[in-house]
Amino acid sequence: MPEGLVYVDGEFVKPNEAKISVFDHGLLYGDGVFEGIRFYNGRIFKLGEHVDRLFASAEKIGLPIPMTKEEFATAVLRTTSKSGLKDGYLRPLVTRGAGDLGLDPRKSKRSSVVIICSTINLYGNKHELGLKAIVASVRRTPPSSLNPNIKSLNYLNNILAKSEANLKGADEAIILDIDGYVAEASADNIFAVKGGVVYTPPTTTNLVGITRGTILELAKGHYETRVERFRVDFLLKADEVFITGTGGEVAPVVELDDQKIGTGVPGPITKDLQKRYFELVRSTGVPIPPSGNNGH
Ligand code: PXG
Repeated sequence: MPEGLVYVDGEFVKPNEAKISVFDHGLLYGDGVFEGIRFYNGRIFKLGEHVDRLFASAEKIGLPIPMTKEEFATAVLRTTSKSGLKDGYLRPLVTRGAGDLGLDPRKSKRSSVVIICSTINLYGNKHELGLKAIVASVRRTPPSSLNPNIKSLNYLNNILAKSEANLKGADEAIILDIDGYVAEASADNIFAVKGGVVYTPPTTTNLVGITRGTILELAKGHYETRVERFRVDFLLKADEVFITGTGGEVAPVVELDDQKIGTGVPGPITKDLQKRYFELVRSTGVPIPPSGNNGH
């Protein structure tokens, strides 16, 4: 069982005791939204931005959250505090809640709020060595079918891409949009470096990643940045490629479809941004209150 603590509709429970109904429409239909947040050194990184994005996702699917943003942030802080963990991963989710069968959301009378506080390890030592990626054969669901900024509980498109990477012995999948431009990785945004310029696609077909925003900020004043569309051939000719996400942090991509990117090892600009990202996440964020002092 994973370590940590789970908040379920106002109760704090151990991970192996945390339960939701099999009639929850989050399970039955993927009707719900989530966030992935990290905390480092006793501080929750970008907590406010994640809570804002969770509420924005919920609003886009007409999902009521029975708490204010402030109450939600407090619940996240309390769960983390009570878990005793100083470094880890938070997975808040809001589901449509239990309701009769049938996908009509009105069948669920009350949303469920779950906040998992645990740990996550996505790429092991690959942050130093670099990842191998493939270009997935499945395309990203187009924005006309599903707004990519709804961080919903329905990740099958991304899971199919990730499974294809697994089958081919790669670590990650790069997903193209419906027009063949590079969109993102399975749960990360993507960057390319060429001639000292840092490129990333616009967020029309992918998630407005909080890590992506942080990297664009960190690059400012150090490197020229360009937000523009590009295709796979641009990645193959790039000097460096890396992906960014709360879970994956900043991870170099050194191989794509069995071809080396640049020199085949993590490049200097990726390493510089990675270093400054790790310094930032370890020194900023909302402090987790001491557990005796949080009203519980
Ligand atoms: N694209 C997609 C499709 C994502 O799901 C990102 C980009 C990066 O966004 P952030 O804001 O994290 O920089 C994501 C993020 C998990 C997990 O539990 C998933 C994400 C983040 C953290 C953990 O697998 N997705």
